[in-house]
Amino acid sequence: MAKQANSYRFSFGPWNISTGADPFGPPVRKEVPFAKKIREYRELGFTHVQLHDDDVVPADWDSVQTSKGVAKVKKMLDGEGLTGEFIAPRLWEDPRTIDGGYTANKAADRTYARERTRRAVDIARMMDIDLMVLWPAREGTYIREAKDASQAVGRLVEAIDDILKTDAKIRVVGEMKPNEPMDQAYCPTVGHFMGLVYRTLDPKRVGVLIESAHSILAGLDPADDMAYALWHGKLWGVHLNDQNGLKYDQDKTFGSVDLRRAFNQVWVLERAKYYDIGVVGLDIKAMRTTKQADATKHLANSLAMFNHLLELVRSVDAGKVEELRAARDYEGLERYILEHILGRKGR
Ligand code: XUL
Ligand code: MN
Repeated sequence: MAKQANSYRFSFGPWNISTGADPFGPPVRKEVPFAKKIREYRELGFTHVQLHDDDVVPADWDSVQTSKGVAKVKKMLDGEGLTGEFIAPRLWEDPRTIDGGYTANKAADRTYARERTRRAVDIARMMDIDLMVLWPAREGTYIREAKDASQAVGRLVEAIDDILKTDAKIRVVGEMKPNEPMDQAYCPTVGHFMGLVYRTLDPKRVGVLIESAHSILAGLDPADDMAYALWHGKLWGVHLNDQNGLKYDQDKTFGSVDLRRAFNQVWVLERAKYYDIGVVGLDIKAMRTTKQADATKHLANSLAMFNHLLELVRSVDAGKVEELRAARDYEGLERYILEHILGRKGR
């Protein structure tokens, strides 16, 4: 279906409709079956689905089972008029990824990670998806002495090259997060990853996905991180959400902590005409207190906040902003933006 000019497309992952389990307590909501989740997308205003490899088919299925299973999921998405946005290999749950995937010390574990990734590329191909997300969850350590950090960086590049060689069309985006589950990730930020992009076999096919909370956890501003990647022509995905300070990765509703920070992310995306580049992905966790009947409210809320903020961004008086910039009246600009966000136009 053709996209209307200037209109954004939205996605989330099936894991965003969750049971509410956390490291300290068990599920508090029933697991919603995948087919039911898929039926919710359109109703909520989403057209794209983010997928891990094992959201599509279990990781231990053989190639015959895998092809059949993938075809079934593809049919399910087609039936709902949905498109897969990306496939991400889930390299953090299998016992063989306990010490990391591509950077594990044990050769057999690294082989497992590379083979599983190639299988994820096959799944993407079968689903007509040309984007692979790498969130290198365990590519780091708990202690500095455990691995050779320089060697680990090289291994990350080799793993990306392996993907590029597996499929001539696949594009790879790194989704960087500075910590959690590891003490420190070897490639903690968008900037770090960008340094690797240009060392891969085919830099034209390697970019980034920026998650708001991940930038905030690195002490960076997500809008500036996005602008940095946009300048490189490499922002091919976003995970909008919010984060209240430096703690565990919270995946809060977009704009719920800092509306102005969210406004600036929408502003940067809009200025770059991101609607022609990629899909606006959300990666939002429902609060554990959320009742079963409200299990998708956080997604509806985040989408609503994006659309409200888009309206605000589009109604900014660009002439006024330019005038205030030229006069170096940033106090005046601050007042204008705050009043604008508060909806106090012309008062
Ligand atoms: C982890 C995270 C992941 C990725 C996909 O913090 O954001 O869900 O988005 O693997
Ligand atoms: Mn994410």
